Amino acid sequence: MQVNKEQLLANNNSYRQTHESSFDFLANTLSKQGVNIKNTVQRLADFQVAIPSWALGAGGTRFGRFSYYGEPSTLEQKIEDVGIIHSLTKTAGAISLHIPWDVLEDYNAIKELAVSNDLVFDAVNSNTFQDQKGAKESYKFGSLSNVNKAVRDQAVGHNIDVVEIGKKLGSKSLTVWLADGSNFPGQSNFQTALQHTEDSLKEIYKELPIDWKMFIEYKPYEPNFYSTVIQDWGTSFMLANACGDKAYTLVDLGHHLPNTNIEQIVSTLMMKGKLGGFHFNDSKYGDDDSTVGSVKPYALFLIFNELVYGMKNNPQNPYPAWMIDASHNIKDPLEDLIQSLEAIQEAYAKALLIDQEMLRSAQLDNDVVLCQEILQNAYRTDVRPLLRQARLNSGGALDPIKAYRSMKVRQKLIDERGKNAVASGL
Ligand SMILES: [Mn+2]
Repeated sequence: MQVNKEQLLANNNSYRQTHESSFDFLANTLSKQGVNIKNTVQRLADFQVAIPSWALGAGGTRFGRFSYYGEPSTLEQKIEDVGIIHSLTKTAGAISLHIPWDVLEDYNAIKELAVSNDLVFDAVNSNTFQDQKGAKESYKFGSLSNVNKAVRDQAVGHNIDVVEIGKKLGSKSLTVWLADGSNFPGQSNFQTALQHTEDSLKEIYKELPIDWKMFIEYKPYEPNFYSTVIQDWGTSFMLANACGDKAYTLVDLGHHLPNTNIEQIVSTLMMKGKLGGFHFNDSKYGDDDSTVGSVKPYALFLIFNELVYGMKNNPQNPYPAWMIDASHNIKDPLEDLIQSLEAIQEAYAKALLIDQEMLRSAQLDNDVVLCQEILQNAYRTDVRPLLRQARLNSGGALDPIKAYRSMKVRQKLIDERGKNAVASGL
């Protein structure tokens, strides 16, 4: 299904007056503080985040999985779901595929469907963390780092196949996340595992088209619980440097130990021109896959402060590839993704409001109190009218969640797909 434009317009009209008065008030207040409203709203409208094809179904834990019905069971249906989110939010103009969870047969039909939903194909993701049916070698003891060369070769070959698929779709980047590591002390030789990983990544890198990027994701634990080969940003950075200019580090918000200063990692990587990709989610304990901004919205704002600073001051860093990386256990994924997109836009808008010149001068004066005031004044501003205006200008919904519910999107999907459709993914 696609969102009915007339219904969307009717929905917007019922909130339009309320929106206009709150927007005028905020625009007036911020203009007096020297904020260029038109420019800020345009930057929000331009900010697009990719949705991964695996986030559209019910996730699960090792204890169970609870369906919420009408899940997309084919790639076509997943593209339609992202199209629905994009129609409402105008912020999700890209989809990120995962091979082999996404099965591609008719490339032209898939590309046409994406175009008709106003979507492009973002990074393609390989999978060497589970065995595929009929595969010759097993990844039980690792993939790119495996002690057995035949397994490493299979994993390298798979990544190259994924690049080939991406080329046909118009993707421009490959994301590599490895589950490789060890569960027990002594199980693995750290140096050999790292060397194998570097050599394997270089093999993949050699096959990367000239205009492509390779993103190397890191994670400190899980599914291996004693060690992970690419455990942190430093290891990823080292490997990216070893591969070459087209290789970058990818930061996933959930892939850090508690209390890690992620904003400082972002800042360091951008200074070195190596922040290539970014995965949004939120967490309380580890890689919880919670809705972006649901637990630590202030941390997200501080991260965006560094991203905004880096995008302005670090021309050596490419524009990062943004993606939401989450798995949904108890919410309707489409509603959750809409909430995540709203949180991302909100943090971005607040970061845009920070008076960078005033902050710099307060830093030079070592005026610690003023530095904090500047950040928190921006953070405490209710920027939602700016987000609504950006969506309105782009033809989206003033209130995407309300529109989604009043249009009964989930019920229509259940009617179309049946109750028991199951999506592939996490
Ligand atoms: Mn990720």
